[in-house]
Amino acid sequence: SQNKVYLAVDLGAGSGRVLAGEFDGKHIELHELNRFENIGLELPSGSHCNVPALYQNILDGLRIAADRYGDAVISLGIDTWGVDYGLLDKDGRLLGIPYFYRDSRTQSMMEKAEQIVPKEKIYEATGIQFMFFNSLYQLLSEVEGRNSGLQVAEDLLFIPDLLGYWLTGKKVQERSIASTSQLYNPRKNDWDYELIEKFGLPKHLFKKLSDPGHVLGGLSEKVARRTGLNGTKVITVAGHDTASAVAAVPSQSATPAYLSSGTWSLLGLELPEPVINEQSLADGFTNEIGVGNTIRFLKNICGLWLIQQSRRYWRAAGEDIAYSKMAAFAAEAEPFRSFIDPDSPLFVEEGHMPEKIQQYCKKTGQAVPETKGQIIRCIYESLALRYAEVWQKLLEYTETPPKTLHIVGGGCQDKLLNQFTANALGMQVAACPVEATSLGNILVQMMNDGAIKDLQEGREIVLNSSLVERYEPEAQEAWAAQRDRFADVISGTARSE
Ligand code: LFR
Repeated sequence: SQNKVYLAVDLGAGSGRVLAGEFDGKHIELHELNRFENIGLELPSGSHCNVPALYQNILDGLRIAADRYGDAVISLGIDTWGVDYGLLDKDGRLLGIPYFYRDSRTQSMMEKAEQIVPKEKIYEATGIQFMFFNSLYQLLSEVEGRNSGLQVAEDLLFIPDLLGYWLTGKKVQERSIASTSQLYNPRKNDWDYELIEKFGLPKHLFKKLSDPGHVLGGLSEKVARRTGLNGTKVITVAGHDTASAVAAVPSQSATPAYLSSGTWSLLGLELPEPVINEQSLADGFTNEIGVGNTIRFLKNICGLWLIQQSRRYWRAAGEDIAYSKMAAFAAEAEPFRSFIDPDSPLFVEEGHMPEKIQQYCKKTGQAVPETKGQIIRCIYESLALRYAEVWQKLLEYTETPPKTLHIVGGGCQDKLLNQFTANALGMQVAACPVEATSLGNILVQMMNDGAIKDLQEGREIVLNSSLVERYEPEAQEAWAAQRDRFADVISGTARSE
């Protein structure tokens, strides 16, 4: 019989894709149908996300799916980066172009929020890491600016919810993406209405939440006609990309350890219950919601952003260097020459990355990296050492330390960084799958369809479908010494927790 096909729409802050997952009863084979850039719109009102362009690209991908697979297509699911949202009026029309999370309108909003509700109380309620771009601070800036959209809005839909609405005409707020807002309470399993009220946010925008794994609806007639897809259901998957990625981590451990590696490096454990206490606040750990109401206990670490931004800088100067070439440059450079704190506020904004790295090294009295290889090596080693630092803290939160760290996402293709990570952590690293996010998206659709019974079974299928590369720690003495040096270098500088 014909294999079943599930479609994953996966949008990152840098690029998006539509993939088809073909399931033969044992393996999932992924096929890329459409890949496109997610290019922000710089307008007088700020930095916006071009959601309509993303939508057109999704429709193009769906049309290709219809041509290629026809009736074999069972369903589709959508996941995106976190925190961003659109507001809708009473007739479901979008009120303005959604903002991109790096937009500067959240400047000083974190301080403002803490004047209204003390930091400890916000964390106590939500368990979410304090990041300047959380929906809470975006919404607070709209309250402060008396944003006309917010005043008349009937609905707030996060990006995956909004795209799902455009495809089906059905509105929901899905739990995993809602949890990134810093307005969701993981112990109450609901919005924290007390916080919502204290911040003066319209309460009616925060509705009954929906869980991953339910039918959102069929494609609207218009969309079905335009794409040629008939009878395809849209499933509410884990709308947050990181939640989908972690769902596909091929681990059999009770508390899987993962590094979801992309623009951000999300390093953490999957736990059954939230951990919200003074220590986790001080350590800056977040408690986001995963498939099956699991907790993603993790830290956002500035990740390949440093590499992406350096590449863009050199490209603007006329040199287009492939990522593989960048890694080769780093491999040839002298080890342990200088370090940066990847999470220094200096690196948050776009632009001039290599210069900022040099500036950092100069300011901290280190050798200033001059060549591309020196700069890239500095980034790689600093990332690995920062992972090791966070990993040490994470170990305090589990009695059964996992033996393997699973690196998933685009960044797991970087062999040098994988090896450095194994060296810095002193533990085995397993790299794969690259497309974890899409696979996690598809697993939830398969659960809805009854093709698999639970995530455990799904993770086994991912393991059987992928070629996992393992890295054993090397040069342990040298790396142990560098961990101390790294700690000394970065302790002198401020960090955005
Ligand atoms: C990763 C991610 C992170 C979130 C950041 C901003 O793509 O979703 O989990 O903190 O993007 O939304």
